[in-house]
Amino acid sequence: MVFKGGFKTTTEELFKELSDAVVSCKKDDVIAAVGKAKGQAPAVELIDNGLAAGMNEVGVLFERGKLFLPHVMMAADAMSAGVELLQDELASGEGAGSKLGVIVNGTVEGDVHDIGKAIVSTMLQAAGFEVHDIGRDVPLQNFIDKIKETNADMVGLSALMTTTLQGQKEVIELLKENGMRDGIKVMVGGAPATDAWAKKIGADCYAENASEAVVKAKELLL
Ligand code: B12
Repeated sequence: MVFKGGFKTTTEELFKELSDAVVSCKKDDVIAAVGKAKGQAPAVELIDNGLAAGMNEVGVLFERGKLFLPHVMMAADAMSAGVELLQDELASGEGAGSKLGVIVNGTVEGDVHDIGKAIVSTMLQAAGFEVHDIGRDVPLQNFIDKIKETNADMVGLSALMTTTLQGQKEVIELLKENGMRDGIKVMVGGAPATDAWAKKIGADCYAENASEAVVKAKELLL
């Protein structure tokens, strides 16, 4: 419960304000809402239940033709600015500075969505993993090259579109072709990915969000 000028703001209301600010597509509104909410609930909750919830609503409105691509781009930009403000808290997790394992993380070729993937990278890093975030729209061979270069223990593959999901499967095939599959764990994520999909393509796990990604990475690597 937050007291401001005599009015009580519940955490639920803060989440709603964050979500509404993203839906407004206005960066200033998001920055103001994050400024108000910061410190009132863990950063990860402000992102998951507030900013990301708003982004999902933007997706629904886009799908229904109520918002257009420029709006989605503005909302994404506003959301990134909000996440940026929470970055210091995310990055100062209890594991910061330790080295639980090496993880290469990226969004597969053909897919420019990287907001969620970036949050996953930050959370894994905060939990104590050495994370090499290789960006978005990453040529599949680059995952293999980076895994070799960093001697990674795990690779995270993000895909936000049904059309790019296939890239996750192809990276696993490339790992097999290169004789590397036994030495690395594969974690898949992104809105269209599921547990069943992970099993089908022979990934080691699927995680629905950044907090779950940390739990699963620890289960598989420690
Ligand atoms: C923002 C957005 C954009 C932004 C992206 C900006 C950026 N820098 O990322 C912009 C405007 C650029 C964009 C472009 C496009 N988009 Co878009 N976009 C979205 C939107 C609205 C939100 C995505 C988002 O950021 N969510 C918030 C974050 C926090 O959530 P998240 O990404 O899901 O991540 C969480 C989990 O999934 C998970 N996770 C994510 N990655 C990983 C990785 C690992 C390893 C793990 C374990 C977990 C994990 O953890 C994250 C944190 O909790 C979605 C709708 C939606 N509901 O997903 C559509 C959506 C994904 N886009 C869509 C489309 C169609 C497009 C375009 C083709 C539009 C166009 N006509 O040009 C282009 C794609 C261009 C390309 N080649 O990639 C469709 C995809 C449909 C499909 N086929 O599946 C969607 C679903 C919208 C819709 N309903 O139609 N988009």
